[in-house]
Amino acid sequence: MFTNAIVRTPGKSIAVGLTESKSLGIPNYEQAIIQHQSYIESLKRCGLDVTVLEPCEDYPDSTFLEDVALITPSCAIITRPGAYSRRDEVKQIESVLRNRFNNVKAIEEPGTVEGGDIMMVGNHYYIGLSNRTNLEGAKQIIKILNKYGMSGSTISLNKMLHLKTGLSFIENNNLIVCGEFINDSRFDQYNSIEIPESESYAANCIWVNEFVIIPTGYPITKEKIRNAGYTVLDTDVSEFKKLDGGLSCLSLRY
Ligand code: CIR
Repeated sequence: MFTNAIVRTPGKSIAVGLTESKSLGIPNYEQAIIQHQSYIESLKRCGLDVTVLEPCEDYPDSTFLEDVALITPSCAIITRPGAYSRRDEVKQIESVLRNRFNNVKAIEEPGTVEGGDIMMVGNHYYIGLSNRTNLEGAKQIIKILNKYGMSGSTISLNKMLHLKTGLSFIENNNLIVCGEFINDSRFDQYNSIEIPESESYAANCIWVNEFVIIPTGYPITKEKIRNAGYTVLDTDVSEFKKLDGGLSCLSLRY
């Protein structure tokens, strides 16, 4: 059960954020603001109290707040993004976390971690080893988790930007899987809900208190999740897709 979320309003500099999806075009700032507002409304509909942080123009990708921290029931961890242009985004979240949580830890050099690579399954955290998250960073996360009675394990990725680009745990032992994670024996213990490549963007979705929020425009995914017994909300995040940003990365939920 989550009660809170933190989001950061996109800045005008979102137009120059990192992307491997240039063919989708440049994000439109005004549209991004509208979509961000409706994303907030969706979180509120799921019962969350949402804290909205000011835009940070110096960091075009800073609206993808999930990447700069991991919040667990026992501690918060400030990450160290692997993307160099994002590394100092963490300075903008530190005081926010210290004001809210007693146990705030941080990943240190040479470790790198982005929150999009961390998937929570109860007390266990899967950590993707990607171009953004390295083994040293994952080891630091696991050490901190162990200290607070939780566990972690690593999952190497081949193609995806982040672990949660192709995997989302939606509770009740249900795991959304796509692309390289389909038929992956490392996840045999879960009920897999397979998302076709044509809807791969929707594999990044979020469970929030019995609701599952998915991006607008992915009917196969919507149907599959609905058939698994969830109430599905959809919200249009197409401007954020232009920067490879999924639904999860727009918030920290706890
Ligand atoms: C980046 O490349 O870092 C951003 N443009 C997108 C980050 C997306 N984060 C996420 O899915 N957790």
